[in-house]
Amino acid sequence: MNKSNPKTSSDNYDVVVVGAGFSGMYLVKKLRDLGLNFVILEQGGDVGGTWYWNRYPGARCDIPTVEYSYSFDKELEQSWDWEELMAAQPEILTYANQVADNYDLRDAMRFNTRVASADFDENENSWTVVTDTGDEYLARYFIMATGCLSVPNWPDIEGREDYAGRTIHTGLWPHEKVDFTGLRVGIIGTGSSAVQSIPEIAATAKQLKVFQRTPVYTFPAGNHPLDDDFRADIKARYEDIRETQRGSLGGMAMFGVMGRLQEVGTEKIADCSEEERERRLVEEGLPSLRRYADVGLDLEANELACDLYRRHIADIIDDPETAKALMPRGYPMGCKRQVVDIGYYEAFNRDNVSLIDLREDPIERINESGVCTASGQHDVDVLIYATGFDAMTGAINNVSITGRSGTKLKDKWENGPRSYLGLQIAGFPNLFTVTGPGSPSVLSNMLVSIEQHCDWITDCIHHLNSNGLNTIEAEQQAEDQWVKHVFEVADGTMLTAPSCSSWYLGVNIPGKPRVFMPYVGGVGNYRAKCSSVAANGYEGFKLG
Ligand code: NA7
Repeated sequence: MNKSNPKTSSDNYDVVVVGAGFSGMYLVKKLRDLGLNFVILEQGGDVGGTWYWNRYPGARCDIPTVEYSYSFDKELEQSWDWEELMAAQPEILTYANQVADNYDLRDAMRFNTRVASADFDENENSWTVVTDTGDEYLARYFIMATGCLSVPNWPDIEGREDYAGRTIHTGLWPHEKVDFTGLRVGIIGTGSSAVQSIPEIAATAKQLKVFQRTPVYTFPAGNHPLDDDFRADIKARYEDIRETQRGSLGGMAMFGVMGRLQEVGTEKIADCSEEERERRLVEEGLPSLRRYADVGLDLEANELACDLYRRHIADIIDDPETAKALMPRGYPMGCKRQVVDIGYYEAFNRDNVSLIDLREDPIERINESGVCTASGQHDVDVLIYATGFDAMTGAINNVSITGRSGTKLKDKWENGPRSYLGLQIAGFPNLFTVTGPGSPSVLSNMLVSIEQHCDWITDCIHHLNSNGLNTIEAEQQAEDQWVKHVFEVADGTMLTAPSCSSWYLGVNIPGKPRVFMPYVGGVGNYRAKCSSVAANGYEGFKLG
């Protein structure tokens, strides 16, 4: 096997990659297979990306992990025994480490290395990538494999720095176990990270106060341990499963609750009687609400489903005030990324858990001892920020990227990200983004989309090298048309409803333009488009 050897700074590489998550890891394998000289720069201390950083209690995959795994390694598919349907973070990180060991991936990686800037040299057709310690890496191709949810969002709440207790962000969780025994804990946020961690923290903390701004629609994860029969069945038909994933809407072959959510039927909720809706909810559980044909398309139908959802909360939460506060209102189900949980609502029936509804009782400031809301002071020993990420563009914009004619990417993206297929950006030759904005990315099984992008990008580099070419750049017109198409397919869905504020739209970050970023047209359609673009001589790209 051809191995790359990271060299000293100012060396010339064929490719510089940023990020050693699942994308960067697979790129090592692919770039080595091409015999290229490359280096992976990673700000973390090891491989794993999301799973390296998000070590909070309860962190786990929200889709079945038999599907959220590499397909390129057939031996690993057969030898790896996933313990649960939706594996917990430690198991996924162990899996990532196993892959890194099997392929000696770390040989190609430089950890604890943060990239500060990247500049395209039009004379040399090369990128100069500079780290925050001033090391320089020159390369023909520059790949941002920086993940979609990798820049934690610290909310700008007055007095945040004054707090004297322990502060932790779920997306930057310490490596050693955090023991909450006997402690008063506060958690800000009720998105996926909070929903996963609240039941776990509640089990050991003396007291847990949940500061909720927007109640969440969450469905039971349906997680369970896997037995040998289940695993043997999957292993026997992995080929088919992968094939189905690649042609599907969300990159999944339909296991577990998320798969069932995708199974939209033909029946409309608006056409069903009250009794029929209730009956289906009892028999099929909450996923029945998303399976009606009209719930994803019609706001009135959606509201019927939301109403049933709220009644379901009233049934499971003991305290009526808490139940009322937990009921999502004013935005449609399906506008945000679907959260799945294990015992989230049940946690609010514990004596040591209380909910502070920030819509009624807003945070006034954070002070030395805790959080001060309109109704009074909440002293806590640990304050957890489960406040999400600067999604999709955060990590790319964190690097000062300069393309042709001194154009800054941040300026080009001032009114929202623009790219051709989420792979390349006009004016920025030889820069590729893995699962970039404008691709299915976060609306899909990330592993399926990551493999597809890494295959496409490395095939492209191989094509250029084989044909004596050394630049590729998205054409402005192709980019404009693709951006238009991305908006068109999202239009009319719950994802872009006027009442929706999600990180897909960037509205969780103050000042970020409200622009829908991922591609909703489906993994299968998108894959076919990328393949045909390549087959037609990289249609929409200028090769030079
Ligand atoms: P999310 O889904 O962005 O959730 C962040 C939560 O933090 C959400 O409830 C926010 O409320 C809340 N938040 C953010 N800023 C504030 C302030 N200033 N005050 C109060 N509450 C605030 O991030 P997660 O980490 O949970 O999940 C991200 C993805 O990771 C998830 O979709 C999975 O794919 C894995 P808001 O809704 O904005 O009112």
